[in-house]
Amino acid sequence: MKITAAFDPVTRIEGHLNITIDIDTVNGVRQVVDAKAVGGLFRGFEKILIGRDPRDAQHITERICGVCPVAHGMAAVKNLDAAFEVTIPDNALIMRNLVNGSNFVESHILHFFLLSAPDFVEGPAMPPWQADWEVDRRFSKAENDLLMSHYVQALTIRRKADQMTAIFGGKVPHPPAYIAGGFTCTPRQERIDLFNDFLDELIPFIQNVYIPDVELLSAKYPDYFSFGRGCGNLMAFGVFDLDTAGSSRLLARGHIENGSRSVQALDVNQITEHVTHSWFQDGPALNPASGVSIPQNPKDGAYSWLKSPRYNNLPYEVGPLARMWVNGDYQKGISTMDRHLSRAYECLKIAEAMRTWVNNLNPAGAVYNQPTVPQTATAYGLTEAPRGALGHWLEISARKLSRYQVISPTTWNCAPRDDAGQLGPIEQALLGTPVENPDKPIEVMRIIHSFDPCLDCATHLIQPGKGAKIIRMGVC
Ligand code: NFE
Repeated sequence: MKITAAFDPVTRIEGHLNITIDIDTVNGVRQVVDAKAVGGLFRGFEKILIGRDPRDAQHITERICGVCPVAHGMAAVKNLDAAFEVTIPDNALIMRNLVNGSNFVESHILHFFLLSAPDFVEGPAMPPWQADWEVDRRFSKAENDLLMSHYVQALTIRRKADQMTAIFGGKVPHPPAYIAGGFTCTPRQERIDLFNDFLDELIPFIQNVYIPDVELLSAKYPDYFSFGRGCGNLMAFGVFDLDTAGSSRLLARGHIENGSRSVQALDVNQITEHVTHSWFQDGPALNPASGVSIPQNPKDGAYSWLKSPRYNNLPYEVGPLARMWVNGDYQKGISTMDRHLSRAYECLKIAEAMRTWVNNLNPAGAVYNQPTVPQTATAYGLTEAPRGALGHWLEISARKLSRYQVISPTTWNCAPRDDAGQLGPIEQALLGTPVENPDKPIEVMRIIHSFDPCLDCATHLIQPGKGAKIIRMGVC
């Protein structure tokens, strides 16, 4: 018998995501036979920006999300630097990377220990933990106790990573130091020393706790190397520029199709957003440089506030696995567990790179080149957020913003069906997943969490699932 179930909302993510699945028995195996990812929130940041001074963009777009405000600040200033045709000083390049890198490290630690591990680790029998979700537990008591102690330790470590973000960024969340033409903070020696002190604690935690814990998880749950593959297409915009011309990066730009190990160059013009199944006014799939966001709800056939971004008309997964794959650092496979492993290895790669960068700062050097706001311009800024490829596109008319479009990582990963009916990456990742207990489809939750969705970033009203069994899973 076919069962329809909804995780509504999916807990332990940011924002409001509803995943509705159909479970049926095929060839004697109970499994997911259909999936819909529903972004249940309209935000309208693009509309807020119209008519504003372009230099407001980084401050406003950082407010899209409290988890990855830094990446939005970065995308906005790269966009504005391009529009204003200004080159930033080396110090600004480094401080932008240090603030962004600290946020990546914080976000990855948050994601594994606080958002994903509770899908596998047995928590204490007290709220907000949910004892009746004790399904498919494979750790010994000693391993479980150790992982729980790391959960608690991660709370402190993540705060320290946030403090690092604030050293040069000014504050967390929404660091105000990002500005077109450079950065507002100066790299005083005591800031450099303090940043190094935090790295002395963070790097050993990633090496000795985070990575071993993820490797232990992957050894205990090897079946998750074959669950949750998804569309098999991976894309990265690249991040952590190593020179002010943007010609080299710590993590490269590129894309691959269907699990290929041969990385292709990225052509930004191949990006379009489909809206057939989204609560936006119908029209042809548009590149964000000419994109529009006119909400329309209700709308026949639509089921999400997310548009459906496509590259060359194909769905693409973005995130740490895509970055590490495109950069040649991790090409073992595409699955739930590969996402966790590549995220942990990337965390160490970034933390170690930050050690070099911070020591390259010049306390006496410039941090800012003053730009002029042009009468008209079009530009884009591509970077990476912890959850994947992030792009901002703008148009300036009469020195004001006349168009602003954002495509966030979660919009790629949680996209609904497109004009051709192709499912989005998470929707595809759930198809065929065996479900042992349809009342507690933990397998589905584990796959969703491996993508680390953030709907606040992706949507731009929560509607309870209709006719579906609503499933809620604890540690909210
Ligand atoms: Ni709100 Fe974000 C990241 C961005 S996800 S967390 O990382 O952009 O869409």
